[in-house]
Amino acid sequence: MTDTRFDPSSADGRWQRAWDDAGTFAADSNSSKPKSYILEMFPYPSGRIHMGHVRNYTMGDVLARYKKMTGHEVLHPMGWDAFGMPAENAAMEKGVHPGGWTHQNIETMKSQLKRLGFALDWTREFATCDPEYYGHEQALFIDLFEAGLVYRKESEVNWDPVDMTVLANEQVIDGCGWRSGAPVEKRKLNQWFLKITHFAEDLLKGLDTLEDWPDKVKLMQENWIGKSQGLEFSFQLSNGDFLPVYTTRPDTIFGASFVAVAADHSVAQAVASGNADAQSFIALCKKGGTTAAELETAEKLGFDTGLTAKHPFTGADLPVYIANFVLMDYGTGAIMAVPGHDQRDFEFATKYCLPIPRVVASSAADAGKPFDGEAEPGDGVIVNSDFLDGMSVEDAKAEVIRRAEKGGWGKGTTVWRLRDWGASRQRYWGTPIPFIHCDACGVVPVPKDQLPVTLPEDVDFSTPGNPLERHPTWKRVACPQCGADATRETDTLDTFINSSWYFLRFASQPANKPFDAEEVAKWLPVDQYIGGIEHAILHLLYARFWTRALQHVGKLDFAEPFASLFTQGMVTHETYSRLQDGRAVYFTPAEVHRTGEAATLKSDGEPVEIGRVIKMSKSKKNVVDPDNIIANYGADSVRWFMLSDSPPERDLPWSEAGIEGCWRFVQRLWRLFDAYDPSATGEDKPLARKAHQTIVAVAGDIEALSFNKAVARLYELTGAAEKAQPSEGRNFAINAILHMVSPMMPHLAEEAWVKMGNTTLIADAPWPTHDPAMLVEDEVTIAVQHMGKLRDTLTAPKGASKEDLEALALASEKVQRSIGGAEVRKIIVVPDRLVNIVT
Ligand code: OVH
Ligand code: ZN
Repeated sequence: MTDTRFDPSSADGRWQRAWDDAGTFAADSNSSKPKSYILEMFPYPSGRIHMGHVRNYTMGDVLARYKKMTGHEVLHPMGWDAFGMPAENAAMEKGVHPGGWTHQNIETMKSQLKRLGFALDWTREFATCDPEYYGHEQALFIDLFEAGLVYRKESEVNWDPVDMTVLANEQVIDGCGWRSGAPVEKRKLNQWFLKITHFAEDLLKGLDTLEDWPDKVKLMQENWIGKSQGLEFSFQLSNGDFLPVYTTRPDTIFGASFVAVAADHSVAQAVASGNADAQSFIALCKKGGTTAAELETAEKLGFDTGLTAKHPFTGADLPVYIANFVLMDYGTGAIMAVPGHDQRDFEFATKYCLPIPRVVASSAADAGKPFDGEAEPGDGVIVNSDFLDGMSVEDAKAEVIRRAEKGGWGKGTTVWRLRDWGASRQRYWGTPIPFIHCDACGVVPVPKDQLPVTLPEDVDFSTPGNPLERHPTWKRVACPQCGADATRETDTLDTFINSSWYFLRFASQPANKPFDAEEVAKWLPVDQYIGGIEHAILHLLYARFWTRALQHVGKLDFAEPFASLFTQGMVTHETYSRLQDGRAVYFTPAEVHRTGEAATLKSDGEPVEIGRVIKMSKSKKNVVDPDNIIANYGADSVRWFMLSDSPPERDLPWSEAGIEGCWRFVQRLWRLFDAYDPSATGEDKPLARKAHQTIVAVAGDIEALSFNKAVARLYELTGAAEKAQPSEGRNFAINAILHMVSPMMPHLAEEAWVKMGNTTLIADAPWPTHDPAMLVEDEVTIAVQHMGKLRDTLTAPKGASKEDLEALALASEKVQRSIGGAEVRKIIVVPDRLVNIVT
């Protein structure tokens, strides 16, 4: 009839322009339709789009288009998380300005997103490095300062000696900088803090209200916040001093067999004065690492001080050690050690032959059970513990705390693992902290009418450190209060602050304030937020904190920004490598020729080793560039691939065969749509029924974000439609398929839609309606037997009477031939299933 091939290279761009020209995806905040705010985590403009972005944004796009089809006013915005180290690194390495580099990347990545045909409201686009955006952020920061939620404090910070910057605790991974990988050092600096701990309880409680968040993410946040109930008490030492300790396991107090203090604890210092052995042991301790992982793995070492501590219940004298695994900045720097139920204590007790009593067991009968080479930190029933015997861990905790408080020697307390958020960075490419230091007035906020405090353009990246600090004039200003010479704060804000409120600015962007509360209330909370699991803790906790902080200062009246969260899996690919001079050299999939079980390098024809299927990454070179794929197969094939095969929360292995399959399916659909024949007559009830059922099922799948299931159903219905003869039923099925694939393959769908004679955009069309009556099966297949042998199968209305089924069976030619004129003596009928004729 018409073209036999769908040509994305001509169609894709045409439809992208058509949507742009029509403003199809601009969100109207005055609409009377129910709203739906679909948001994917906005990208760092780091260079080019990668497959992780394509997967993330395709999922959001299908949902946004689907919501539009189901009558929602959809807000689906996009912008740029534009501040941060990569731009500054580029400036240092390539001698370009971070701003120029960033804007160039934004331009590149925006055109890539456009080529994927995403249904985005580009009118709301912004970059966090726009002075307008960060100026409003500065105003919010001052608001939080005035409310006491921002403060300055001298504190020991993690110093990254390579990036020359302070790192948040979260950015230190196994003692090394998250970006540079260099071992982190300790330094004392004046830092800006956000009082996230003020909301610790509320952030924890709020998790219970987030029904549509993955349990995994909620658990990670819960652990990060780390609320624990414990006991604070003091041991009386043999020298008469009191030694305060804190324990989260007061229930195990009868299992304490020694006491340990940190190397820099005052007790250790006192012992060391005049004791050379103690001094050298302390020196040894200070050499070791202090991260949790290092403390876990390092050999546990101790020094017996000769002092003893009196057990508060038994009165026993417990030896006091200086130990390398006890730290001064956790709790009181001293612990009551319970080796049976704490692994570090267990290792220490084993090494120094100290008793390891059991005070928790799986049942009272196991009170004498020996340990199996390790501590048992888990739950159970209390044993060998006097008045606590038989209690649960929880009850025993409460009882010990009660007795300690009654006896006046201890106090129950709640401790949190969560620390305040150190948010200042000694970097250029970030939001300048809007404060001025005056000798007379102290730290003064920049008056709001002087915001934004913009970054200077003329900066020098040739030497490491903070260019704002070195700038000849930028920091010199008059004090806003007294007019004397003063200096600007030269620290900038952690980029996680930029991403802590961007979803509000997307919803409302007045010029004169960060957002309008009423406008924001129309769109927020975000109905579906989609992003990578790497943001499970920090970004998602910070955004929840900022929302609460803004509520606290009266700018908002809700606490949870994201009603439903989805964390997508990685895009993976096998690796190709060769061993050269003892080191693995990697090759990109494009450089490799892949056949059956083997792979060879295109350039020399020699084999390369095929490695595991792992997350795509530049360092392992197992990346495929979305641009090449779009150029070869068009946007719809790539989008379809992203949705197929793997459940969206799992990893998605990229394969050439897979994308080829998607391309073939695009073409199959094109031919099917081309076969749509409005003049066809006659019904095809089974196909029509399948189409109605698929409409309902696919809608459910998309709403549950089970895109792979929707894809599988669409393959199935397409297969059935391809086999069918022209009919009204087939037309119904074809039309339904076209509408259902339109959120996934929007270019193909638009192209086919006009080919069928329509003049509207299918992007504006509603989701197909189904007939509820067509969902139930109303016909059954009846097996007809003669003397127990199958002679025919017939279709009959479901629930047909015995008489009708008998008549139907006897009317069968095949059955009559089998009977051959013999006398029918009996007919056995199993309703809806079987008729057996006995002669
Ligand atoms: N701007 C922040 C951000 O993460 C978000 C803020 C809200 C804090 C992609 C890959 C990576 C991959 C595949 C091929 C080559 C290289 C997701 C890598 C992110 C996020 C957004 C934005 C990546 C998931 C991990 N991944 N899978 N495959 N910006 O630009 O990094 O988690 O949801 O899309 O990512 S971002
Ligand atoms: Zn002053």
